[in-house]
Amino acid sequence: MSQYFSMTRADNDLGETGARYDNDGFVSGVRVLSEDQTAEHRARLEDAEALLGGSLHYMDKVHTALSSPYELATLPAVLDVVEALIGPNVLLYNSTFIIKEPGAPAKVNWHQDLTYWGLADADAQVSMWLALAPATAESGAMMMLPCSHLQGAADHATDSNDGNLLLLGQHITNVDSSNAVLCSLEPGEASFHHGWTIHSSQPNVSGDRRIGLNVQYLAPHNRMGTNAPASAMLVRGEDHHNYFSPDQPPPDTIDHEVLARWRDADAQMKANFTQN
Ligand SMILES: O=C(O)CCC(=O)C(=O)O
Repeated sequence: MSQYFSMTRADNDLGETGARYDNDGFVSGVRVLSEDQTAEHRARLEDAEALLGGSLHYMDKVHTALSSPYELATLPAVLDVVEALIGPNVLLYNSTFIIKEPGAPAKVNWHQDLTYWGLADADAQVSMWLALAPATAESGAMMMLPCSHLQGAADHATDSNDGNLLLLGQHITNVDSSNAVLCSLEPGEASFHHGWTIHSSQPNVSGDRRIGLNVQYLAPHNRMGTNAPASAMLVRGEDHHNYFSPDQPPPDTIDHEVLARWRDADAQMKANFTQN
């Protein structure tokens, strides 16, 4: 762990969460929203899908266009945990709905996020996954390999064509998953994982959609390890580095201009995720 990381950890009162995260590479089952509030956000997502004419699965930077994911990604209860994990200054980098429809073959093979994010500092980042529908063994909740974040990068192959949702079909070829932990989440609960933590998920064989909002946060001293353009939004504390161009919060109404800007932002993120 970087010196910065452990210094900030000692100072906050979410120390137990931080200690578990340091040790295991993830924490799960953190309630950040009531079930009623979660149902309201699910309805807002499904209204947006109806308005925009299809699933919003895997569209990047969704918080720059739609108010519901922006509100979810900036919930004080979420940012308190993020602050405990990466320090007092927090950039909101990306947000994506990851939706598995009932009965679809979609799954996520064992992988590590940092192998395709292109970031310079492995510890100055964290991912949140917030359940808007039950995430269970049947619906394809994420599974994590405890302590795998301490081993650095594993070898990944690409081009698996077995329903793997990852853009390049990346997967770790040789995984001992005997101690994998299933991160079941009730609606309104979240998990937080480190970018080196090895994780995966199985297809949804339940009768409901499995809906997660996946959000990436960075400390502002992190930066792209490449020259790729990148943007982010300061959501807590201060940014004295300005390595990322500023993303704007979503406007009150969505129009063609907003949609065009969102499409460009989505394309840029996907380019960054596939070139690194
Ligand atoms: O939603 C899933 O099943 C996988 C999500 C994932 O790989 C991630 O959050 O990094």
